[in-house]
Amino acid sequence: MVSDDCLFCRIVRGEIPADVVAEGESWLAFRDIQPQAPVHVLVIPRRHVESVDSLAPEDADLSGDLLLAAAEVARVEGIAESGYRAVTNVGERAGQSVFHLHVHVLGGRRMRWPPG
Ligand code: DGP
Repeated sequence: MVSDDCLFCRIVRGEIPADVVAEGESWLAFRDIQPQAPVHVLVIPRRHVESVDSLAPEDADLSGDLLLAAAEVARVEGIAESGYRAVTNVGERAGQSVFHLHVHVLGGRRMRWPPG
């Protein structure tokens, strides 16, 4: 399922341009428009899913695809060795602003923990 007015669904459909770095059958990876690190890529499912909280048991394969995709992106972007963060915000209070599930892949600099 895709959503007509969802920003990331529109990127999946090619209606809004994006700097795609990798893609798979079930997912797409493109550069974040407001990068928070030298490498900042978003991995999204092609199908509309609002967040991790909306995943169903039958989405287990898709969930795995997204984490494997994050690791592939890190390798392609050259940050697998130096380390990276793969994070997904769930809900507005956690910082989610686009309600189409996405995994941020961030690297190329030292990451602080815990986040604010
Ligand atoms: P979050 O705050 O976790 O929902 O992350 C949403 C991210 O999406 C945020 O880092 C900025 C990024 N973003 C918002 N609009 C666009 C867009 O039109 N294109 C791209 N490439 N990224 C976008």
